[in-house]
Amino acid sequence: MLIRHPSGFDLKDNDVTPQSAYLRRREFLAAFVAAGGTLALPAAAQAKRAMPDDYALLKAAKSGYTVDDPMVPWDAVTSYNNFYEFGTGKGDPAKKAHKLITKPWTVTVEGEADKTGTYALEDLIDYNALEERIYRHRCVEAWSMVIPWVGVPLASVLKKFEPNSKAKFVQFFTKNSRKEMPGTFWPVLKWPYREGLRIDEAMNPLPFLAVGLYGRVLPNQNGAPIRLVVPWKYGYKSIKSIERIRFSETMPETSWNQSNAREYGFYSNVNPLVEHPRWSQASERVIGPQAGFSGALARRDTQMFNGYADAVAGLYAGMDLRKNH
Ligand SMILES: Nc1nc2c(c(=O)[nH]1)N[C@H]1C(S)=C(S)[C@@H](COP(=O)(O)O)O[C@H]1N2
Ligand SMILES: [Mo]
Repeated sequence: MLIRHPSGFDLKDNDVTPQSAYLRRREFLAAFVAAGGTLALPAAAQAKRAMPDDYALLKAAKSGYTVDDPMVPWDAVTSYNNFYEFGTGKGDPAKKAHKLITKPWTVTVEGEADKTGTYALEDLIDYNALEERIYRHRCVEAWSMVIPWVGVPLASVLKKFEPNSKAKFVQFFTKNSRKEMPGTFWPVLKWPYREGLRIDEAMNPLPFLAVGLYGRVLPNQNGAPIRLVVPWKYGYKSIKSIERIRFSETMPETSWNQSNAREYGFYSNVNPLVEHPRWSQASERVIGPQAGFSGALARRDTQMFNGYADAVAGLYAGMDLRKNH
């Protein structure tokens, strides 16, 4: 985010998976799963599917979490990314993230909790209890996308570790591998990438651990095999490819705050009233099918807490949100 994004990006409109095709597929899948089917699709259904076949299908229940706007097309959400471990360009992650080894994957849990240790991903995530949540993602660079994630609530996983009464914060770390992540050769950020939440923020029902996107296993550039999604905060809080979780009594370090504390505070709640020195936060470019990709993008006014105020404003009662930005 220290580097400006190029103006627009050059996907052609016909590269885009129409949302209607995804919706039809979703209805089909929901009916199929409800009928007790396994996810080996009959050939006829496969032929009709508009989504790419490269990523395994996941079984996920619909949830009430949705957004009243069109979803970003698959092609955009998987090719216009921020994942600085693979370079600072928006197209770098899609080109380079295949180098990331995501199997086997473990998550190490440390600090103020009773059940610390190293866990296999399959022991942390119940793949039979996945749900889909459609969240608006708001990047501090003043663009947004509506994204259908598949995963589980963060709180449901954190509770398994039995955090103790000293656990006031929780910190997350991305995998750190020079060999797999060519962008970490440069000290653009403090590696491993790290992020944090206050424990009550983390235990709120909204934060989500995603293992999938559009009903399929997460592509590496989107943070495979497991990434955080915190919809009322700027995108950089939604840390990808998580390998370590640490409960602490004091406020933990975050990579962006360490790189530029004036621009990136610990809380990083989406707030149209608090200006960023380089991007006005009052409005945002919407990356979605309604605008196409080659031409001008739609704009919308940015909402307080990215539209999630009803669910989270209470977490900050009495706090000066300008000071605690
Ligand atoms: N490890 C890691 N996580 C990260 C980032 C990163 O550079 N490294 N970028 C963040 C930013 S700025 C954004 S906007 C989102 C982008 O997620 P997406 O590419 O899946 O849309 O990932 C966030 N998580
Ligand atoms: Mo971002």
